[in-house]
Amino acid sequence: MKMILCFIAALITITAADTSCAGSDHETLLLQLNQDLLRATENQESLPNPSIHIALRLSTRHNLLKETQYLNQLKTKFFEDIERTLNRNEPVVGRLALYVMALKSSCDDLHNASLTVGGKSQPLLTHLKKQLELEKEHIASGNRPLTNYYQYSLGILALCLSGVRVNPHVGHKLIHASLKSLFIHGDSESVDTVAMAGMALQCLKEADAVQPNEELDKALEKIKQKLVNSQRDDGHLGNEFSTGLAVQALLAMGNKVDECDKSMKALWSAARNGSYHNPMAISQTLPALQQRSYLNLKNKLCLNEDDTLTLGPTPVVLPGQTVTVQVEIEVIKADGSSSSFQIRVPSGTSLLETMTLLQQKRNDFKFKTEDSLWGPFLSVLNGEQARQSDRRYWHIASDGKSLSQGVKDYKIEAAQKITFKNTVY
Ligand code: B12
Repeated sequence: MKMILCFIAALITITAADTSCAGSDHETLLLQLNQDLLRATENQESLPNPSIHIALRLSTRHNLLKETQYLNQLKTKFFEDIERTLNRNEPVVGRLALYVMALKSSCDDLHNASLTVGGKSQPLLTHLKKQLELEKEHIASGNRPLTNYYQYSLGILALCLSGVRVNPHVGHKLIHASLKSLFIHGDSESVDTVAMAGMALQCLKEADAVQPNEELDKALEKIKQKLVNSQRDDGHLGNEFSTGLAVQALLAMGNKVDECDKSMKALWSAARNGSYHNPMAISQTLPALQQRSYLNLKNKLCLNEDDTLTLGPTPVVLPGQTVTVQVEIEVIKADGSSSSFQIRVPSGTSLLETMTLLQQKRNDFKFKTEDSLWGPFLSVLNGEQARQSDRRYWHIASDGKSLSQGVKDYKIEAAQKITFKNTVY
């Protein structure tokens, strides 16, 4: 009797500890993020984004009408964009993979979808396989994928989730890259890529697609360790924008990541502080907050779904402070030559707006951006292009510290020096 009572007391303590981890505002935060993502589907200015659709579909609450409308936009506008890229002979494995996963998330008929390239129509999944083969050959000849390992992993994941056999050589190349720690972003390891590779390899493991599987197990073990070791003091795995993917990967690989985990607490706290306003960031984080991962797409049935999600009123943005701050902008070109510019802007101005103002004031400062799923990617500065096809990019830092956001999302809050450096990657 005494033992039973002790057991019950222990159980009560554990339960109490568990509930104390689940913040009382979690439901409200989830609803807000879900609504923000749904609102993003109404933006007609940029290309529809399959990552947004996937997150909406993985969520517990739905607006089925809006989700169907968005899927239709993906099937026209995003689909045409992929076809155009393929017709230009440019690599597109990441976008193709996200598109396949978006269709899968709506239980759409994947096997009858096709793409027309060079006047010839072929199944969508055949194109994805071909793109992965091209990437694999590039790894074999040039030691790196045509795009990057993040996209290579996405490609494998999408094929595997669709139940298509992945060429074992394609899988092996990812296993080797994981074991050799080849996932780099700027000058540090890309936790996002480690996470995506983890989900792709876990999917292959569950499909029994790689034999013998000792190396696969070793790679998965290494990935788990890397994700766990990437934890910062504040709980984030990598940074606030990789933690969602890292948590998804850990969940997919069978780790217990509950609400009491430091990484989950960090995600909730970042959500509370408004860090996730870029729809792409929300789309990678929302599944993790709901303890779901991209691997859940594999057995998605799309039956008896909730249909209660509504938009609610658009949040009002209050006018910012009128205080102005001094910004120095330094541009370091590929040959090492540098130039400097000064501008004052109201605090809270985005870096993109700051650059636009500077461009209006000075005729020796000019820039161009390219659209991406994360928003505008800075591609040209003062006549110098840092193109991905040349494996160069404009790296952005504030007072010497690498920015964790792009030009549109980063806000100038205080006086600082922004450095744009033409960098090889
Ligand atoms: C690979 C990669 C890069 C490569 C891309 C080139 C290549 N072919 O490999 C390089 C090294 C150039 C790069 C640069 C930067 N990156 Co980066 N990148 C990634 C990564 C790992 C994968 C992107 C990808 O291939 N997506 C798949 C395809 C299908 O989507 P896509 O939109 O078509 O992909 C393109 C864009 O994503 C674009 N891109 C890459 N990074 C960034 C960052 C921003 C802000 C934008 C607008 C676009 C962009 O390049 C991709 C390839 O063409 C993501 C991780 C993630 N979670 O998404 C981080 C990620 C997107 N990058 C990030 C950041 C911060 C940057 C930089 C701003 C870093 C810096 N301080 O300079 C710069 C961009 C500066 C600029 N010029 O505008 C953050 C963005 C977070 C945020 N809230 O905005 C992420 C999420 C990493 C992280 N966890 O911090 N990146």
